Amino acid sequence: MEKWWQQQVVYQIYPRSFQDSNGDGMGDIPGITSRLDYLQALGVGVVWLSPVYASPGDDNGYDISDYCAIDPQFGTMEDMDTLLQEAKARNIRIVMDLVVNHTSTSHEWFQKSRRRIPPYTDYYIWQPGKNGKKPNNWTGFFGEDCWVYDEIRGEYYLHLFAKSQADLNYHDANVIEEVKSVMRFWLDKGVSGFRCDVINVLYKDSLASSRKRLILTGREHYLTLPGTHAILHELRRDVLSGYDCFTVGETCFVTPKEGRDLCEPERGELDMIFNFEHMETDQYFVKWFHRKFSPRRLGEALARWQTALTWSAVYLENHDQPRSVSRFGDDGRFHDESAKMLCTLLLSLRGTPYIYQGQELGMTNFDYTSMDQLDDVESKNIDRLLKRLGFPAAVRWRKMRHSSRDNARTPMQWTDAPNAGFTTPDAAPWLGVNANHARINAQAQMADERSVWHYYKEMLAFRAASPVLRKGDFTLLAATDALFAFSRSYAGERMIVLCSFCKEAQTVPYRGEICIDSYAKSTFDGVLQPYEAVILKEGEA
Ligand code: TEU
Repeated sequence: MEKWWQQQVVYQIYPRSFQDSNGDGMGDIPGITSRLDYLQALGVGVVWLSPVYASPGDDNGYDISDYCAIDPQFGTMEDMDTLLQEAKARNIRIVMDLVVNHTSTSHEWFQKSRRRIPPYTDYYIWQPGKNGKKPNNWTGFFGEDCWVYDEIRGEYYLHLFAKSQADLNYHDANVIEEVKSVMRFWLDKGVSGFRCDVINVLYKDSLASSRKRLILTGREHYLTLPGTHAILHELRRDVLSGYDCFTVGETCFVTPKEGRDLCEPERGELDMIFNFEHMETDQYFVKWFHRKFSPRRLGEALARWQTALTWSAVYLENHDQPRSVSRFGDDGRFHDESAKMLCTLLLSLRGTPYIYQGQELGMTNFDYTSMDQLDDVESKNIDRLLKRLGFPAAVRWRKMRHSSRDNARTPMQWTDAPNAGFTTPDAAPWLGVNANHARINAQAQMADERSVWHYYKEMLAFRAASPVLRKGDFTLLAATDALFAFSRSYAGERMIVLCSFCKEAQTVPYRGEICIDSYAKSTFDGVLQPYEAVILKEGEA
């Protein structure tokens, strides 16, 4: 039986960059509510909201100080209730971000824990130093070591992410009970599930120093361990199984086997995961060491995961990744063509597709010219680290342009007005609007039937009506640097999807009746135009 979350397409909203309703330059919840009709017109059935909880905002809301409160900059709990109600009226479900590897150090739990006030004493991972030094040699995700000495407690706390994101201690049985009550709070309010932030690093089995690595020294002590599987299982058993909801885990550094252990249905843990392998095909080790994009490597990675899991989340963008049209397509001459091709690719894969806000317009990477236009804590940390290591400013900046998370975080481009309709024309948006909003904006695209937006809408409707695309098996046909081709089959029906990654026309050995063609052609003669995407019904030459 197909579940509703296997039928729908999810749209990710990064609230601070989506729509400002009060002219303070920061997106907010009433702004989201005001755009529900837009989402309904596009055809999405689920919205994943990046965090809107109370937070100092050091990591843009991924540093939470109260899981059951809305941050005033985003609105009030009443605004949230209105959003849920209005979304429901449009058959749109809302999924929240569950960030429970860490809390902000401003969270009351941390404030009490650092003062050893029960029951919070061991809610975090506290350690005395070792001979006046840090407790171990681990390094974190944001390019710094993972320990901060807290004067009040007289001990160090562990943080795998930013300094103000202290890791919770799942060896204290109270912690998981707190998480359960947070989940119940939101599910009872009517949310339909959770995107679970870095969920495969929750459980740390030891705090021993370990072999020095280029990235994430210490990771064997927390990546996808049995203790984490046990937590996921318990959350499912005690909370999730009582609701009509789903979970998608953000799981970094997992193999297909580990992926299966996290989300195969009979394991009773997550419903699907975001893997990162296809996002790592244009880098060496870490994204800061860019490697020329190879469509072949992308295609092979996608194909590997398509067949590895019974069900998966599929995505090309999110708030941590550069824009796909700039990264995998051509955001200049073939902007529209490649944005549409990536749309076909995403929406023809097996699994639940996720569209990141603005992807449906082919929004591009930022157009900034200097480091002071960036906001992201990770980018700033890495820039500092690279500077310390002696990288010249021009090299560091090139890295930022390629890989900074702010590429995805520029405000949504609604119109060609100053500030792109994201906020009032005279307001100062929290992060600069891309000047290409004059050309790339929702209003213009909705008025143009040949636009990227219309193509997304058409593909969403096509997928919704196609059991083959929703339920069919995946078979790889070709993954080269010019072409990614695969077929989907279901109940005796077969479709062939062809995606060109090439700036020239190419001849391919496939024929058939056209279902969708990004160039709006009616017959397919075996020649794919630059970045063209075609879906054919049955037939190989
Ligand atoms: O991301 C976790 C994560 O793995 C990314 O930070 C990743 O390492 C990096 O972005 C890729 O370069 C999640 C959230 O999506 C991210 O926004 C948060 O900053 C992070 O967790 C901490 O909560």
